[in-house]
This record gives sequence, C-alpha cells and structure tokens, in this order.
Amino acid sequence: MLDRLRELQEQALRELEQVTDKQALDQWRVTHLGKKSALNQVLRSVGQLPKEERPIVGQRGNEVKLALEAAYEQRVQVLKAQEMARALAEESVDVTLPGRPVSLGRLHPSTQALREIYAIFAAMGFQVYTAPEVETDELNFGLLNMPPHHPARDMWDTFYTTRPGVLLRTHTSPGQIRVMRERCPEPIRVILPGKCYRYEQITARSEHQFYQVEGLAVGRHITLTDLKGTMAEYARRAFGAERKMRFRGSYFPFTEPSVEVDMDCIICGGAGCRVCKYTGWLEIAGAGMVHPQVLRNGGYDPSVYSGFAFGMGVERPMMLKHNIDDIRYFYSNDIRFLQQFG
Ligand code: FA5
Repeated sequence: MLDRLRELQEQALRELEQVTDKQALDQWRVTHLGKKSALNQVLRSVGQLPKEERPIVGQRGNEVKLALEAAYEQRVQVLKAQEMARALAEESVDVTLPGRPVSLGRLHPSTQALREIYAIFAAMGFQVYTAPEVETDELNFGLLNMPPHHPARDMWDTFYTTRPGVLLRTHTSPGQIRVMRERCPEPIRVILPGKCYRYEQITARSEHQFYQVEGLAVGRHITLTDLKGTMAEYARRAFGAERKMRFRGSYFPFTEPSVEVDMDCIICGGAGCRVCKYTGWLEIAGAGMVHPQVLRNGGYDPSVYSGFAFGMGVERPMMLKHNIDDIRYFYSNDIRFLQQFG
C-alpha cells in the first residue's frame, strides 16, 4: 500500500509538471485530489487494512495528500506569474510613440458671428432676449401694423404651418411685441437674435433659413440720433474703426420713419467693387423709429414713450467679412467650409 501511495504521488507530480493552463490545472486537481481520486480511495480503504498497518498507511496517505496540495498551490502561483508576464509582454505600450491628435469640434460660423454681436451690444448695455421661431400670424404681421391682406406682407414670403394662424417667423421683429408686453412700462434695451424662415428661392445670397439680430430700445427720450449712434458704433466695433455710415429713407410698416443702414464697403473702402455692386456701400440693417401703433400694441403710450428698432442679417455680413461667395455653404454641412472658422 505504501508503494501504491508513492506511485500515486510520483505520477501526480509528474503530471503537474506538464500542466500549463488553468483548465488543465483544475482537471489535475479533480483527478488527483478529488473525491473519486485514487488517493482518496486509498485513504477511504484504510479502515479495511490490518490493524497494525492502519496508522502507517493513514499517516503516509495524509502526507501525500498534503504534499500534493502544496504542489498544487505552488503551480497556481507559477501559472499566475506566467500569465502576468505574457499579458505584460503582449499589451505593452510604447510610450515613445507620438500621440494621435484629438480632433476638436468648433463653433459654427453663424454662432461665432452671433457671439461677436452679443459682445458688442452687451458692451453698449443691450440684454439678449429670445423669442419663439414658431409664431402666430398676429405677432409676425398683425401687431406689427400689417393686418390680414396688407400688401406689405408680400415683403416676406412665409412658411405657414397646417395650424391656422401659426407660421415660422419671417423675421425677429415679432419679438419686439413680446418683449414690450413683458417689460412695459420699464425702459427697454435688448437684442433679439434667432433663426428666421422665408419661403424664398434659394440663391447664392438667399437661404430659406438664416439668422437675424433684432434690436429694440424703448424709453422716454429715444431719438433717431440714438439709432444712428448705436448703428455706427456697432459697425465700427464689428468691421473696423474707420467705417463710415449712411442712412437711406426706406419703408417698413412697423417703423416710422424707416431707414436702410449702409456702411462703406469693407472690400474697396468706398471706391466701388463687385461686392458692393460699384456703389461703394453695403447694406447692414433695416431700421427705424418704432411706429406709434406698434408701441401701443406693446403697451407703451406713444405720447410719452418712443423707441428705435433695427433688424440685421448675420450670414450676409459674414459673407462680406470673409469673402464667402455663396450663402449655401453655411448650412450644407461641408466640413471643409466649417473647418476654416477656427
Ligand atoms: C426685416 O426682416 C425687418 N424685420 C428688419 C427691421 C427690423 C426693420 C426692425 C425695421 C425695424 P429685411 O427683410 O430687409 O428686414 O431683412 C433683414 C436682413 O435679413 C437683411 O438685410 C438680410 O441681411 C437678412 N436676410 C433677409 N432675407 C434673407 C435670406 N433669404 N437669406 C439670408 N439673409 C436674409
């Protein structure tokens, strides 16, 4: 029996030498130390041995078991160390390799232009007020002095929704009524930026969605001179200190008098070029003194209060500043165009 135990031990240790992975190790454990192992059978049969042999075989059997268990634990450690060494070798990182550049997103050119406009007007004391893009007919037209069938409505080709009386705003001017009704009778000095929509033929100069920034100042002593000063200051801060301004009489139903605000051409300095169509001037905004009826619609008594308003595009001035010859680049998602505005 003792020989049998020695054989079992030698064989088990020989086999253990061959074990190189976890699965084989588990199998080895079942075979040599499990319930059905030959060693266990020997240990269980000790009781049937002659009385004098029992302690000797029993003791030896336990020694073999302990020896195998110790050998097993040792093998576990060896395999673990080998696994770790292999993983380190395979997954090693070459820290001397140059890193891959992370490609960063950037702000859309219209957003950049808007932020520049906010900063300029904030420095002049204007707050930013936002109004909805989906508007009522009444706010977009009616309360701006254009009742149904008023011919001036034709100035704005409109996207109507399926809901009667609801449309996509054609300009930011309806925000004037909203802010007046909210702030009345406080004085107002705000800009209202946002998207506008027009059912227009898309061309190099006209998109059917574009940004506008509306400006509105209401108070007891607001004059046309304030409008001129504000527009001139804006143009100089946005396009250069040497800018000259020109106001031309115009017509908008919601301002009286109405003007178009021009500045001297930033490309040719007023000499005349293709961009300014050889006039020397570029149009930057429609503007005027808020019409008395519009003030009234906003809750202000026009015999006490007056105001000025202006509305300017965002993409068209950007096109002039950066020599962009087609407005469609702004919203056609061509990454090569967008990447040029860092
Ligand atoms: C208006 O929309 C008036 N609400 C402006 C205004 C406000 C006047 C307050 C008086 C008082 P107009 O239709 O001219 O005006 O548009 C203003 C600016 O929006 C234009 O100068 C232009 O820069 C921009 N714009 C108009 N239509 C388009 C278009 N289809 N694509 C790109 N920009 C446009």
